[in-house]
Amino acid sequence: ASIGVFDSGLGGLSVLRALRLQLPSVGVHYIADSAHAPYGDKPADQILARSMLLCETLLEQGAQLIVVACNTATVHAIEGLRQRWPAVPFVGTEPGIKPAVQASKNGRIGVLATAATLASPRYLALRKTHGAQTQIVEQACVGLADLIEAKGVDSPELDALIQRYCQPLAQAQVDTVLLGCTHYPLVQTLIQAQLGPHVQLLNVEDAVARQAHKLWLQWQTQHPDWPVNSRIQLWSTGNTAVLDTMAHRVLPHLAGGA
Ligand code: DGN
Repeated sequence: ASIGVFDSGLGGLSVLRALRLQLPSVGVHYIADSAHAPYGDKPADQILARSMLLCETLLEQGAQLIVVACNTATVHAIEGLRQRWPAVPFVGTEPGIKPAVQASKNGRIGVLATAATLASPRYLALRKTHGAQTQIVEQACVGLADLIEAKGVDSPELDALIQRYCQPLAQAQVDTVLLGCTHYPLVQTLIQAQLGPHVQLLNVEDAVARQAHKLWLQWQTQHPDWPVNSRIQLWSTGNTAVLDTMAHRVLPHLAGGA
């Protein structure tokens, strides 16, 4: 048995890092759907179809719990996945509007996410429920996840794009910024440098990992005799070398390879 994790590409490695800290001895199968990235500008039905296929593979490989390590896939596909596999626990990655609203002192928060996330009914509902009293400045970071996929986490283009997307948030004087895409924690220091040290950045990986931990313990209580492997296995539908390089950067102590 293992935990299955997928993302449109490399971003889910930030979730894998948090998961590893919480559950160091549980094996993880990770799929980066890099051949079909980015999800951020795809229609909802295509995101659901890709997510279904990836989950089928993860389940065939023995995953007993699946972490959707992508905000875009979570907001568009997690309900469909739960309907298709009602017995499988799924953990989603959702922009944490509620904690961001609670963390803000001046009532102004920024959200960086893909266009598909910001346009999804699920995100709009979260904003309505938790953000009605707060000024929320949203910035769709078109091309940012793709650039990280293509050029890694240090390129001059990356600095320019991050500067462009941070500017409206700085102008609006937000004091809290939500990283609503799992690719963005990979460039968190660059975002922080643009916004300045007085702005707090929030991401949701730790909460996702805590939830996965809780559901995993429940599963184990129900299946005490199942063998659990501890390997990390990384697969990519695209360029495996890119995934391997980023994985060693994000998780230097990583066991196993791509
Ligand atoms: N990493 C994904 C997310 O959290 O939304 C999507 C990135 C993308 O495909 N553009």
